[in-house]
Amino acid sequence: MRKFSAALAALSAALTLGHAADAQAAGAKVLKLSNGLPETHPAILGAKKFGELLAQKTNGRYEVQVYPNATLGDDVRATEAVRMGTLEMVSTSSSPLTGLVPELAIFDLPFLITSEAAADAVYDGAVGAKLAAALEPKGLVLLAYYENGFRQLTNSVREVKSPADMKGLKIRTMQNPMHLDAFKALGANPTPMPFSEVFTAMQQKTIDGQENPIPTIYLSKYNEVQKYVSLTGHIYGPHLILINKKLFESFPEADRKIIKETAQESARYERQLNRKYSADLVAELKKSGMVVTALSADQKKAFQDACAPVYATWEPKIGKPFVDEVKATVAKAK
Ligand code: TK8
Repeated sequence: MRKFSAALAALSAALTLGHAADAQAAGAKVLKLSNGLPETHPAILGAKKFGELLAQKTNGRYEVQVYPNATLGDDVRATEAVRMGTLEMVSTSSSPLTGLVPELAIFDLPFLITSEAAADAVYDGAVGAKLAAALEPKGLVLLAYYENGFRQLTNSVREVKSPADMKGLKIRTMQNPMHLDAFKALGANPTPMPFSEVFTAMQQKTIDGQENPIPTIYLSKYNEVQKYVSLTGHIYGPHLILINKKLFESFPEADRKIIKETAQESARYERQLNRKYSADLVAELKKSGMVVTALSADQKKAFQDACAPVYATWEPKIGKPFVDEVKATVAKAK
């Protein structure tokens, strides 16, 4: 009996050792990545694509685990966790991070980025590189810009065709002071709130509406709690794919190159998919019973004019030369 249990102990020790050796041979470094959006959203599908490609290219030495629905925290908290090193990666909107890097607020200036081509030129050119450099001293390495897209206004009260129609509407905004200013300038009553609380707040009518790109509106089923969507396109936002800097720099240089290239490859996939969804899902929202209001150029201009005070306040805060550089990039890309 004694012999048997000794043999068993030896066997189990060998097995345990075997497991450890396997894991080591696989060398899988786990990169957990958090985002607030649902599983079906291009942001999540893109992150999963990043994981698949990275596993292929590194023979499984890196494993990306994607956590949708803000299960590891909303943008602010998850980004804080990545900075502290308790989470490896986050895919976050830039807007809640302007306290950290004020220049990121170029993505919050209303009607600044006017087309997908302009967005690509901003993300992938000198402007995008400067923002990435500004994130590094904060302990964050930007691997790629995913697209969140043109933000559109939804609400449950009335059709919005002009700033006057927004009067008194309680609108959730991202946690960003410029958004508060912009929605106040438009006559609304803005309330900042993390993304994961928005659906319930609309369902319980503590807010009348919110603004997000079409894929998010549809895939988060906002049509179940919102009646009207106006295609204001007031902001064109990114999702930043960020990794803890210390961790990233602990990887061999060859791996860092692969990780960055793979993230950018997945960004091209994500942007393409998101653009297709943005175009196609408008019809689905209509089918689901939402009133979709397209705005004429003149109607859009009324929103733009109402936001003029926001520029007066925020351009100097961000730095006029940098804002001008973005404007020039956009003008060239059109
Ligand atoms: C998801 C958010 C979301 C953003 C928002 O984590 O908060 O409204 O548009 O996409 O980043």
